[in-house]
Amino acid sequence: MTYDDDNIFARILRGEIPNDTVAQNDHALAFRDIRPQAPVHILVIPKGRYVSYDDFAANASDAEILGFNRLVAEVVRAEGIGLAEGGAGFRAITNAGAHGVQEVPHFHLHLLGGQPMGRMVS
Ligand code: IU
Repeated sequence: MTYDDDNIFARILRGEIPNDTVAQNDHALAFRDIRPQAPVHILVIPKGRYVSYDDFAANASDAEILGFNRLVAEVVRAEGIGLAEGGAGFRAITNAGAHGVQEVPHFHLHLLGGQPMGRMVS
């Protein structure tokens, strides 16, 4: 699994392309998806070079994994969609590779909410 340093999210992380940042910490960045599929559609990405969720899960440090997950929690809370704060909930998904129909080869978690998201399987 080779990481492409020219992928669009790598360029966003280097500040070469603007983004609608929601929050960030030392290890992760959260920004609004440019083609939102729901009233809340935020992408959370690690600042490290990880192609996919399995790459991140296998190879990121404990600090990176904790930082990423804490940013997810912060964003969910700030958007008012988290169950812990009485929100109505959300969907978190990540696409990996060809069968996952992953467009950008830098691991990202989609956070979708603000409306009922529908069943994923019937
Ligand atoms: P995917 O999981 O790789 O299929 O999704 C990539 C997402 O990145 C998709 O929802 C795009 O709308 C989004 N995106 C973006 O927010 N900014 C960009 O410059 C590009 C894609 I290219």
